[in-house]
Amino acid sequence: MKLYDLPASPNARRVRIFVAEKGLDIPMTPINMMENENKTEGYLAKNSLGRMPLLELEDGTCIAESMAICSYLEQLHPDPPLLGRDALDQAIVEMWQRRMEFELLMPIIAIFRHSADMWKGRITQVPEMAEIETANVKDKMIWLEKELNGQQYIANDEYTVADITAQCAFVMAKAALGIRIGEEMTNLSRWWERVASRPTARA
Ligand SMILES: N[C@@H](CCC(=O)N[C@@H](CS)C(=O)NCC(=O)O)C(=O)O
Repeated sequence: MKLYDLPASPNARRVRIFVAEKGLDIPMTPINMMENENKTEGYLAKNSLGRMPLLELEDGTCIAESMAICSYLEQLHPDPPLLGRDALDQAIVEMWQRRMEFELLMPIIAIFRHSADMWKGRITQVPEMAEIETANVKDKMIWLEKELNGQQYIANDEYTVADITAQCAFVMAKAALGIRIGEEMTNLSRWWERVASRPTARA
């Protein structure tokens, strides 16, 4: 097994954290996007969208999409469970994972893509998109602050992939966009301290 990685990418980071939480040792190959290594014929043959992360199996099968990779690894290595323990728990974790992905991670990535110099010439940047999504993300942080009232973790009382996705979204929001969890957001701040202090947080 081999994981094609993009070190600064939030999607690649969530798979790296997932792998670290499972205690797995999967060799990683960093892909240099600025050198267009993800647009080479060889890489496009593995993932025609040219994106990372990507898991390549021994027989050459390639699995793209962070959550597909996580689901595959969860099946092979169920402990500790990061996608839920039973049918109901799995549905709740998926619900929150999708919310964190669609309501936070994707808008945060969109802000970056529509405002960062490194994306100039790679996509058509629309500055208004960055403005609209910044307002959306700030609204969603207020929403999440309320949802976390009395909760240790996002989906239930255990650390799951929903936390991993949210954590990676906030790493990017802070590092690339200067969007921080304000001290007045006490529930979100406590959650952040909890997840950021895990040994796997820097994976
Ligand atoms: N939905 C995919 C998104 C993967 C993705 O967009 N990866 C970005 C980095 S966060 C990438 O490889 N971008 C390179 C490009 O678009 O050229 C997933 O969950 O893995």
